[in-house]
Amino acid sequence: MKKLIYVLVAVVALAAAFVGWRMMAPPPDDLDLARSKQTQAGMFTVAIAPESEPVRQGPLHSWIVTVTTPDGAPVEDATISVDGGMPQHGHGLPTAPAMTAALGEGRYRIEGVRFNMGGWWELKLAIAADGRSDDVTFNLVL
Ligand SMILES: [Cu+2]
Repeated sequence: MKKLIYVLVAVVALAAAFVGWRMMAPPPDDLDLARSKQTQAGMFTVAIAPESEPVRQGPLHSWIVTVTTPDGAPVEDATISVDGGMPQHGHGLPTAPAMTAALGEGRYRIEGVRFNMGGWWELKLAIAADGRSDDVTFNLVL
């Protein structure tokens, strides 16, 4: 019986150490931090910019997303949905950001983004326009 308890304690301690190590791990050195990229299938070029710099941990903030075709023509009437999270922590976004306005010239406002911890965040945008859709993932380190 005592032996079983020792084994259980050891398992719990190892699990806690593993979770702690994962939480504290620095982001990968070769993380692509570009704020402008092609979508996965190459349908769109997407640039993101926070509406106000710097992006801080804590407050809600907005981003302006600019969508163009690969040759630079603005994409109008797009629908953008937002997902993301912290890959090293295994959790998603703490809020449900949404596209709230089309600003013209391929620019769209995403409101309700909050990063509630420091570390590596992924911001995933799914973009649909003209019956086509494609997605792109941006990396941010706070
Ligand atoms: Cu986290």
